[in-house]
Amino acid sequence: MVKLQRSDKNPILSPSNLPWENMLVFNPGAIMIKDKVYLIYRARAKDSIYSRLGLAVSTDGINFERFNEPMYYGKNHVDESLGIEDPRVVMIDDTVYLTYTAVSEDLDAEVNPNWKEKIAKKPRIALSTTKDFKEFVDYDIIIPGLSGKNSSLFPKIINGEHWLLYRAGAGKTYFAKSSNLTSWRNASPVFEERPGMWDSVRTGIGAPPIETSKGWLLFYHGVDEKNTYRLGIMLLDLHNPLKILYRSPEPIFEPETDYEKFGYINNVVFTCGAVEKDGKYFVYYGAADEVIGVATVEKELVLGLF
Ligand code: BMA
Repeated sequence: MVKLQRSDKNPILSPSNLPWENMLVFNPGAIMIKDKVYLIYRARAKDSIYSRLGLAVSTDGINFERFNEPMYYGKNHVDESLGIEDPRVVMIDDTVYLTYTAVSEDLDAEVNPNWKEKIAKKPRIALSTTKDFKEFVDYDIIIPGLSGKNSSLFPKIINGEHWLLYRAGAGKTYFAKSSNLTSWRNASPVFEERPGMWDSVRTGIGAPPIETSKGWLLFYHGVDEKNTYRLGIMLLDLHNPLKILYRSPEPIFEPETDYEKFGYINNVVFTCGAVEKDGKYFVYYGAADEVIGVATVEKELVLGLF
């Protein structure tokens, strides 16, 4: 069985004393630029339900330098009135494309008293681009009318079009194409939960698709009846990503350590980003929605599965 190996330096990022990230840091997107790993992570202040995005940079993929201010606050915008969450980043040419969940209050939904946050949230899929992590071009909500999350572009333009994966509601993950990043065509379902298995209740992408000789590699998450979040692998056909060539029968990573089992939300490992470095995949993940860890696996071991 292929399994991810957690770093013994974990958690590699925890909440700091900075007021905007003094409660939770988790679910980072990740990208390699000129031998450095950039993490764009979700951060929350104490007693606030708004998430903002922070930036951290590393040369070894383990020790990260952070900044005093959030990288991106999102906009003072009705669709982001409750913050921005779960960033996924890809780089095409010199531009970083950041898809994230824009969150506003869902006034039509009922508040479940068992929810940790006593507010109904409406998630939507939003996009911004940047070349320097300072100035952003905002595309806002890219699929109007859709309540959804867990989205990422593919890391290249294919036949003049961007490719996108996203989850609609709490259900299926879809694939769609666009030449302008705002109108998406041929939306088609790719995957969903598998009753009776480790990903029986909910699924969604984790890291953006990684191009390999065998297909598009996806680290994805699955949730079971006990609300345990685990990670698995999927391989999508390079030319037709609706075709699933492989899907993990067993998880490749699951909550085992205290910082994964106990936190803001217990029993969660949740990735939004992975990079290829030194012949390995470095998978960055939020642990118990509170801290950030990294776990690695040899690339050849993964590709040997297919
Ligand atoms: C999902 C997302 C993630 C979160 C996870 C576990 O629905 O909202 O941001 O890490 O739940 O709580």
